[in-house]
Amino acid sequence: MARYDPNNIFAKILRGELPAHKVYENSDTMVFMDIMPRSDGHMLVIPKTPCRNFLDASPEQLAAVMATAQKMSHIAMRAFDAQGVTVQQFNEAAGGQEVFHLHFHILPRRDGDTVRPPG
Ligand code: D5M
Repeated sequence: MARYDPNNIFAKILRGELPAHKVYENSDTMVFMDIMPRSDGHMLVIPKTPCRNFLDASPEQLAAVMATAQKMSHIAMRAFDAQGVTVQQFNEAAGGQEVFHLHFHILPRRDGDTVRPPG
């Protein structure tokens, strides 16, 4: 597996070098709106520390990101009047990953809707 690239887009967002529509932050994680939303309220949860994806994440990074993902899923249900939430995550190019800093997609869902495929 390739090494973590500190110049990936999400690392630049974390350093404040690129803008993002930030919706939540704590000491370990940040949440911002996906620039290419596949459902209303599509958010991304990332760790603040370097991590390429699920495959090299530490237990501490996973615990922090999953706790924030659960919190944001509850908030998304209320804020976007959703009936459900899809939590999605991709690893390496072959697994559909395009940005190589660990992130979980939070996709608020409504009865009968369809989520557009990534890309
Ligand atoms: O997909 C990466 C996801 O990151 C994809 O849904 C678009 C989103 N993206 C890319 N650039 C930005 C910026 N600058 N802000 C917010 N969202 C962004 P994946 O296949 O999971 O790696």
